Amino acid sequence: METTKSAKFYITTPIYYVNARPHIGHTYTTMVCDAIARRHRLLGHDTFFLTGTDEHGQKIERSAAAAGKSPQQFADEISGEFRALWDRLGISYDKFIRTTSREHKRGTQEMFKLLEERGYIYKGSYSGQYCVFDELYVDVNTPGAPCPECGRPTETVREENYFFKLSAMEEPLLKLYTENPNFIRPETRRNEVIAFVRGGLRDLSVSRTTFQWGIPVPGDPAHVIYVWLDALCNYITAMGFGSPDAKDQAQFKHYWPADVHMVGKEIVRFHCVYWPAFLMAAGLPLPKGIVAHGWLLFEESKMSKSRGNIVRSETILEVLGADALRYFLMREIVFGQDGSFSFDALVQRYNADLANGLGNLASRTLSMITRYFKGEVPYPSHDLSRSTNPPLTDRAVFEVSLAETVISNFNAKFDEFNFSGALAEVWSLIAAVDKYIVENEPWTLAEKRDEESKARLATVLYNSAEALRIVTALAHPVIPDATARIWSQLGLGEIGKLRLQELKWGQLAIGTKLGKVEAVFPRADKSAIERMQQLEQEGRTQTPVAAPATAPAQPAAQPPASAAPAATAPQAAAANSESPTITIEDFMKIDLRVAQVKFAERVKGADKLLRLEIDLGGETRQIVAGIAKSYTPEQLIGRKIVVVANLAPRKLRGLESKGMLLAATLGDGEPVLAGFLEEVAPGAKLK
Ligand code: ME8
Repeated sequence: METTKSAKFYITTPIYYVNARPHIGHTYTTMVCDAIARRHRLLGHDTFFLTGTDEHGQKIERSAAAAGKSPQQFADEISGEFRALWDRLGISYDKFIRTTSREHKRGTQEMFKLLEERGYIYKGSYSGQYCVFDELYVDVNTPGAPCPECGRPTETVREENYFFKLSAMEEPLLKLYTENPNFIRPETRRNEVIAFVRGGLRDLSVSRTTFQWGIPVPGDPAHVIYVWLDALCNYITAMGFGSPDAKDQAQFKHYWPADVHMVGKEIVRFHCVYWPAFLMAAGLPLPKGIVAHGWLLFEESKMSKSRGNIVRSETILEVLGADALRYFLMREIVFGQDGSFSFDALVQRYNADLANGLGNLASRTLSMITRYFKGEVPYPSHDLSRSTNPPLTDRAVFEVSLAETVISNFNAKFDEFNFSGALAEVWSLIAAVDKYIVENEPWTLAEKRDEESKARLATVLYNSAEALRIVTALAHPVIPDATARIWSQLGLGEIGKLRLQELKWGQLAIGTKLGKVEAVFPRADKSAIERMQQLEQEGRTQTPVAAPATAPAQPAAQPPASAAPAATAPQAAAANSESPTITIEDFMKIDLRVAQVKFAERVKGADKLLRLEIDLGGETRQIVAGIAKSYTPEQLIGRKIVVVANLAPRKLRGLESKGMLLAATLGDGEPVLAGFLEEVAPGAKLK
């Protein structure tokens, strides 16, 4: 990363919409940025880490209405949850920006005025399709046509709007991408953006009049500023752009441009096309780089509120702690690619790498020093080891060939955003030290009384402790809490004082007095998985479901079959008088049919799921439903049920579910299947 040379480093996460509660997808981006920010601080850089919430727009306005709250009250609550969660997870943000704050509103209006003054904004009329879920103008002509991004039906917008001359930015943008190969990373995203811009850019509508929840256009308050222009400005308004205060202006000048805007791959276009176009038009410096990561998948599809397949960070925090989640996300997911989350994989990684790996190395090394050398780092007698035919030459193993290679490889990989590779380097050193300890058997050396054995024991334990120090220093940005504890057990005080660029082999001072030795990662047993699954289930039933951004009739916004029992109760609560109305055409899109259960069985390893084979009137299908706690397979065979037959198929525990059964939900979350008193043939349509 070129930025490591500069004295300042400014990194941002996207600002998260407040229509949904935080889940581990949001946590992923935030934790990655946190680790990068922490590393830059340890490198002595003047670091600024920004995160926050995106609170305006039609989607939020509708969600608030569905929850029976004012948009501000609604935004305050969910924004507060994001912030509280980041605090619980130990996210070291320097500022949490809210787009409903006065400073942001003022700065965004200043940006709008600047664009207008520089001739990039004009008034025109817009007629076309809009996706409220993505807050995106969509290039399709048919009313109700699906959004190419998310598949939800678009809404027709006919308004007099302000337009931004995006078309004028085509050439400057292409020049920017060509001259700065690192402006968009990874390469695949860069290529997609270049192809998109080469395909031609049309002017962009940057105001709306049909709803109120936004920042008024300066001088024309019937219009609110387009939510993406509003949201993107957070990166500059948070630093003081648009403020009359000289201190704020100085801060903006100091930190802007950002070194890294970290985003999920679905919002690359907004950040790599619109944002630099706005900045160029305003005559402001451009960010140095936009880095896009892939999606966290759960049960094989993108974790998202509308799919109902989210995992909450609080669950993992409670059972395994924040470091376990941080380590898992950065080690297991290949950065830039999509990656799956599962509780099984989390616990496996936790046990293998943290409990048995780092945790074990720390406790065995530190306890042996405590026991054999009264808790003081012993003198490493390298030369003795040579003369006594040791199993391994200590100097060669650690000082040159391994520890220092690991340090330099780790640095290179981390700075290329290859976090998984960087951590694998560190864990290769842990594995080597483990092997070294086993082969040298310090416990046997300790039983011998001769001087030579004592000297070797000192060497082996010094080398182990020094390797532990290096591992701890490198891993600190990723697992800050446990490493801070190991650091102080090593007798080294406050880990924040470490300067990473000075880290090298041999700095552990002889005679350093160890602190109190305590285990940092207790082993997790199988009950940890069950506990997390149970907490998730409880969390799902408690989480109020915000209204879908679009009419709720389309399949993508429906809760999946497995979530049916959990999702129905809160949805029913939200669905009373505040539910948005839908047209008969919307309703007709749902293919509701009677089906007969031909076969039912429990899904192995999932105590809530049943696999059903159903007859839909000549067609046999498989669906997977989360009703195993209330119905046995035997109770279901032969029974008539109602299913949504045209729901997009999805996989649950590797099994394809083609449809969703309907059930009412009792107060305690128990599902009750919909059915008929009269005889109805399988396949009959409900309307
Ligand atoms: O898009 N996997 O907000 P948002 C990985 N407000 N990352 C995920 C994820 C998943 N399953 N789900 C969410 C918005 N994320 C706008 C941004 S910025 C000026 C405005 C993360 O609440 C990821 O970083 O939909 C993604 O880009 C972001 O949350 C989307 O958050």
